[in-house]
Amino acid sequence: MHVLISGGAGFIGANFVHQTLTDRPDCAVTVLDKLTYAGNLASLSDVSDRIEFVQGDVADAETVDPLVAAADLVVHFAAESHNDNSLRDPSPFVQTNLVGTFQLLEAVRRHGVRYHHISTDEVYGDLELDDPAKFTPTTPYNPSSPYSSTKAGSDLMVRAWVRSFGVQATISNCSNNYGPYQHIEKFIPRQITNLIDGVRPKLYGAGLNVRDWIHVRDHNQAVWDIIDRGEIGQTYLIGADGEMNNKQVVELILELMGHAPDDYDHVADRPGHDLRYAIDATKLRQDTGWEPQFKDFRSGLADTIAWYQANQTWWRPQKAAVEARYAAQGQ
Ligand code: NAD
Ligand code: TDX
Repeated sequence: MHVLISGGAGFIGANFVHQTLTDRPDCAVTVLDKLTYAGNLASLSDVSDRIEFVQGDVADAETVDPLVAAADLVVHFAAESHNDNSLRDPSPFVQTNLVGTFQLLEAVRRHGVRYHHISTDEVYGDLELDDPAKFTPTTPYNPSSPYSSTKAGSDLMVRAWVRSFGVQATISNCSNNYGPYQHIEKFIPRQITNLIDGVRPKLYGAGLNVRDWIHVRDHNQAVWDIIDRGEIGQTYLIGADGEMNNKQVVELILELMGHAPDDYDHVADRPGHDLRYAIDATKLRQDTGWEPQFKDFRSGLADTIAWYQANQTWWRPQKAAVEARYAAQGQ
């Protein structure tokens, strides 16, 4: 099988490339990635002789068409992915997340290629902290940020292309991922790399916002299970019952890295900050038999900390610029 992986030099995509080459050695892998600030070829350096890498834009029809024509399956990870950036400048989010998805959908329609669309639980908006409810595949879309609204729009296009044109597609909406190769602008790697640099972690607002953490390898295994056993046209929610508030996560990072539990700063809150995400993954489990393997967040986090300690050359070139951007907005 020839798989075209968009965004394969990013966090989840690079982990997906590694997992695919390990678990499915018969797969031929092509990565299409624009190498924005978030893409890093070093994440693929150990497998560079086993993949075809194409630097290009998913929103460019002429780049996309021949790559899709040569593939049996497209897995679309490429996106502008950071909420805080979308609040500073939404335009690349519209271009990549909406126009990019449109161009891929048109290409898979032309060439009859199977398509899997990677999306987020943020399309459902947020839940109250004391609400026992979780997101399900029938929860109405209600995105809060420019990022999540463009992801929501891209999901709706996929549904429409399935219904109107018979495109062979599935969609997954996953909760917050953690693990190796995550960009240091994101919450967990930002705090780990701050502590390595002797800087106190930065908690937005009171730190009571809840995220439903899942290890990136469990996310990617679910994606393959949906490709193998999911039903065309269906949406699957991916989550591993990992709800924690941000303050609890920071306290655990501090403990694992040998600091006092209150050794962090409160900084300006994110405008429109979603309160809580929580996933009900019953449909995924029942339809595909998927089960998370990384059930112990503490040990998954300890491994992630060890990875950032051991791979400073991977993240250090970005650190000063990332922190300067945050400092400019009081975060
Ligand atoms: P990331 O920002 O780490 O990586 C995105 C990758 O896409 C980068 O390599 C970047 O260079 C590439 N890219 C950006 N614009 C492009 C374009 N126009 N053409 C080609 N390549 C382009 O993101 P991530 O965290 O790995 O997220 C991957 C996908 O998973 C996204 O669709 C995101 O919405 C979704 N998702 C992420 C999470 C999470 O917790 N990180 C959770 C649920 C869903
Ligand atoms: O320094 C910080 N301090 C802090 O308190 C940062 C960077 C974040 N936060 C908070 C904001 C969120 O409540 O931590 C939480 C997680 O923040 P992010 O890592 O920015 O993730 P989030 O906004 O929840 O979105 C993530 O999960 C869903 C991914 O970035 C998205 O791509 C994915 O769709």
